[in-house]
Amino acid sequence: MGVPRRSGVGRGVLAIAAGALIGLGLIFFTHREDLRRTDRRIEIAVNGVPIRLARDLQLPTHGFTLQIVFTPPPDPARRPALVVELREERTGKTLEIQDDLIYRDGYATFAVPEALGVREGLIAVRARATFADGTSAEDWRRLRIRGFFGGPPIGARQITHFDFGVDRDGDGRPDFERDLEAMGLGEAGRPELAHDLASRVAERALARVLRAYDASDDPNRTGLPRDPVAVRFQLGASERMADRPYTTRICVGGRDPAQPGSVGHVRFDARNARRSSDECMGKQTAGLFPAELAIYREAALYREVLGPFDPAIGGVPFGRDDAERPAGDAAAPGPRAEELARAIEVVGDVLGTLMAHEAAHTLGLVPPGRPAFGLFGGTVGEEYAHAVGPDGETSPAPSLMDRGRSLSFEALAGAGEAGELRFRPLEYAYLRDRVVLQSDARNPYPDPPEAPLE
Ligand SMILES: [Ca+2]
Ligand SMILES: [Zn+2]
Repeated sequence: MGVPRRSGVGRGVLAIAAGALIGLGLIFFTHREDLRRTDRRIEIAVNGVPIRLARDLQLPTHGFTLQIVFTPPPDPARRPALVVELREERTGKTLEIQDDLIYRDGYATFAVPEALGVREGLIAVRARATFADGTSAEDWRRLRIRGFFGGPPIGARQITHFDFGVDRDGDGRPDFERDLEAMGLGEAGRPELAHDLASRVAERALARVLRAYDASDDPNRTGLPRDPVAVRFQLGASERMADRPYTTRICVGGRDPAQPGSVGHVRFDARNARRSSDECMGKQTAGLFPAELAIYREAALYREVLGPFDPAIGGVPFGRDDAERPAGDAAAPGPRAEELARAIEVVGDVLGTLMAHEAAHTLGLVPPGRPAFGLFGGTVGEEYAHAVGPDGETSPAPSLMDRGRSLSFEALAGAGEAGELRFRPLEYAYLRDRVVLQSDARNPYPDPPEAPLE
């Protein structure tokens, strides 16, 4: 998630806050002795998730992460001595963590390994920091540890196959190539152009999916340089028989006549109960419908990038001029090669963002309701299984699992104010099997609706 730009109102509030802080500074100045004891706080956090959102989380016996957050951030040269203690409430067994904490800017973090031997039940976590001047700060909280009923939802073997070859109309060509031609990326009489462009857009889109599931900024604060989700995303079908029971196929191409204007929908799969599913034809049409990107024709970015090509808004399809060659022909790029490259990038990124979103639905995001049953997914209507805040409102900063229709073409392209859309840390924690969802008859939230999700 990017950092939203501050609004004018926000700046005003900040100015007032700064004024208040200066006032407080003056008061503290006169009570310097008290200040030493009261101004340093530590707080125990879980999975890099804001404490308010992590309150009712249930955690697995290993794999989750603990953070000790310092306010204010300590001087890296004079780090406090920090002891974190885990005590099983049932047995009184105590585990102490001292040497394995990884320090980052303003916090220390620890990924709980299987070898630590945490067991199901309640554990009390206590953290104590002792600073160089002899003062100390403490925090404690209680965590509920549960096992994954039937195994973790993602595990290690899941595969998602984005099938760009689907031919719903049976004309012998992938529907996706026709979709590209409809937006002017290809000329109807020269199928080799759309064929070439299709593979380039697919590669670009896949790269975008991989960025979503291999976050560069450590959303759950593992302290590791990389923390990719253990799902393999591929453009080809699984060839090994052993992989097929773990492969979900999501079709990309064509449209769903039952839901005109939908750029994509698949079935929401709570806790990824179906490792292998077909989000394509069958009983209900599902997948990604790139032809419907036409709904964004009024968007400024769409007009800028596809305006030169899309005949519906006055463009000339790529390839109408015989001199225009397949995009890969570096030796003879032909006219409009740069415009074409930009169109491939933007369409690929938009499609990739939608693919990341739909794939997440097939993996079980966003579980409706509050923890421990859900992860702040919406519970009714179009908000079902989409990101809402703990107060039931859609989160103010756009994120990858926002209701699709609430996202602009610019946001989908990663060109909006929030930058490239991301999973929220809590959603990432689910994808990394770091939270346990309770599944029993007491679940107060409704079952998935019959119709596929947007
Ligand atoms: Ca699934
Ligand atoms: Zn959705």
